Amino acid sequence: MSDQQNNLPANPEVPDWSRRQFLIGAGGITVVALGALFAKSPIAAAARAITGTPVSQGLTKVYAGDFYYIPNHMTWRVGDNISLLFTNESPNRFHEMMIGQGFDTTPSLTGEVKTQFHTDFWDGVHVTVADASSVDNLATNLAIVKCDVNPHPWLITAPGNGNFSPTLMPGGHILLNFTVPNKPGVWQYACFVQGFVHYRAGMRGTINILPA
Ligand SMILES: [Cu+2]
Repeated sequence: MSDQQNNLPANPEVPDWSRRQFLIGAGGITVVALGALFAKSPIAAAARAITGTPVSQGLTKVYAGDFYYIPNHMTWRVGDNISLLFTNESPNRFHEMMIGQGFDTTPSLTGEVKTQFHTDFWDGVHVTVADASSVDNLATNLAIVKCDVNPHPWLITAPGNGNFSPTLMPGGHILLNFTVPNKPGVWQYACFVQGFVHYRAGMRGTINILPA
């Protein structure tokens, strides 16, 4: 008998090797396919939210889609320098990114509608706009903003225009450089475009800011 014959399974009707190969093969394909889908899905972000994320430093990318952020959970640390590259990947919708705590609301026929965050993360923070394309507007509110991109007709510097918030046209991006301020704790980010519809549809995430 050859080695091959010796290795034949006892029951040829249910060959162990093929079942095992099938499982491994199918598993591998599934992992690859899922990986491709998973990387862009809100589920992936949810999984990261559960398992935790590494501390973001330097270039930190946030993508907006219809209607989600990738990632939807981040960890920052007080005193770290961050270049936040916010990109709108939607082909046809505007999206923004506010960061804050608590909510301001306004009554509506269907109940209270969240309009923005009550506490604006960016208040008093020095921010440099280092790059921008297809920006609809950047309301600076109480942030101290230096804009290296010219011209910038989209910059709204007067307070009273709501939270600090870049709103991007489809395909737009903005690069914000800043040092994480001494505001440790859990913060939320969200898009309140179209009267809270985007927020409700899933455009929200959390940032856990660690102390220095
Ligand atoms: Cu949005």
